[in-house]
Amino acid sequence: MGHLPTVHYLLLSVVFTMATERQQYQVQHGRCSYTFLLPEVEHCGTGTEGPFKEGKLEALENLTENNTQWLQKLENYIQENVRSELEEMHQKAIHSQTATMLEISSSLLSHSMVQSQKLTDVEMQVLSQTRRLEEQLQEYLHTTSRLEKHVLRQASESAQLKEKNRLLEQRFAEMEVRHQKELNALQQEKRSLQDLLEWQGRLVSTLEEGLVLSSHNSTQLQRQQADLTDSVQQLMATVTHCNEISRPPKDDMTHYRDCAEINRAGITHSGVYNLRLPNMPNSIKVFCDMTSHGGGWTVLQHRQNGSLDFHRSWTEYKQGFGDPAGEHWMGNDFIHTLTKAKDFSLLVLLQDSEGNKAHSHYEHFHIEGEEKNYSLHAHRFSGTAGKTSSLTRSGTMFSTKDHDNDFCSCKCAQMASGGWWFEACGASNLNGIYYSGHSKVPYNGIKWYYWKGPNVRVSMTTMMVRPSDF
Ligand SMILES: [Ca+2]
Repeated sequence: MGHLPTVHYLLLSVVFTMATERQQYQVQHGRCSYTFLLPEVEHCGTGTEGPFKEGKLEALENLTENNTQWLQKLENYIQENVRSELEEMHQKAIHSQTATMLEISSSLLSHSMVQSQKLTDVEMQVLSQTRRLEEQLQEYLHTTSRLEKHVLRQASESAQLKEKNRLLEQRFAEMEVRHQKELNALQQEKRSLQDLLEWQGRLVSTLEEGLVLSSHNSTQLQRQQADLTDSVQQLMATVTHCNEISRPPKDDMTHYRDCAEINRAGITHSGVYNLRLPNMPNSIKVFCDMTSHGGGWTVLQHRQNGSLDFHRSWTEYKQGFGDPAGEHWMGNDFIHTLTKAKDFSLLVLLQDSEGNKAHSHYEHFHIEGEEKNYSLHAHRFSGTAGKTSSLTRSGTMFSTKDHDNDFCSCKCAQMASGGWWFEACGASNLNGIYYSGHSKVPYNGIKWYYWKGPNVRVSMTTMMVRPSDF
């Protein structure tokens, strides 16, 4: 449609040329020029106007019509040519645009491939990263599982430790209670010791005063005491001699190992007999009590009148002293050898100054050898001399004035006198000083505390043993 103004312009040019150049017409279109030749018209004179004019007019009309036809043909031609050119231009434009589009498409395609490659790379990286993350996740899960098990085990161990701790605390509390009781007992013993020390202080003062008063007649008393001792020894010798005369021949007796065997042999009267113990070279004289508590008792210790001094050395207590027929100590070596041979029971007989009697019995009794300081072992207590045993606990060692084996920072054997199984210093001492008369018994007197307390005056003591199965 943009070509129509150009066609009109061409028509006007054709008309103008026709007026001036009657014989030929030339049309220029781009690089092409078109020439049209027209038929010539005969001369028409002006003096013959009438019919001549009419003919001329017709000729003009025909000519005009002819020209119009030519113009129409020309227009058609032009339109055809222009159309083909337009179509050609259109095709060219289409081709050009298509090429451009193809080029753009190619460029886009290559760009797309590059982008696709990049996307593929990124995808690979993402996949690789994802795999790594999954592996890490698996490791984390595995580690978490291990940690959970570890935590459970720790919790179980913690519970066990708590239980142990609770038991330990319970034991600790029990120990604390026990220690508190022991502490209270020790404090009580400490108080009684303090009382004792005060009492001893007073006693020392009294003794010092008494010493001055008694110094005048002491010589006379000593002389009388020596006379009495001689008389007693003579009497004892006479009694022993009588016993030996009334006894069967010596050779028949020496094979007995204790008084129970003599009793089983049918000899039922009490007296001094010979025993021969294993591993002891010589026979030894002992007193056999065949009447008390079923008889068959071998006497280890006896006090009856205070005629014998019991405040003696370690060696004397080891070997024994006194006369078996009277006051005596059989000796720690003898007691050990006798009581280690078989199971023995111990019987302690007591009598106070008013004639009251009592006894304490231990089903099992023995003492260890000198290497263990003749430690005491006495169990299963019974009897009438107190509801509690006055003997110290088992394992207590023997002490004398020259051998301090007690559990006291003091020396019990020196304070309480005699040789005994002193603890600190304990509730008994049958080897203390024998007091007579009616005055109060001092701390160093004969003592069996749980019979009648500290003040009872003991006038007779006997310690004797017999096989438990007698
Ligand atoms: Ca001591």
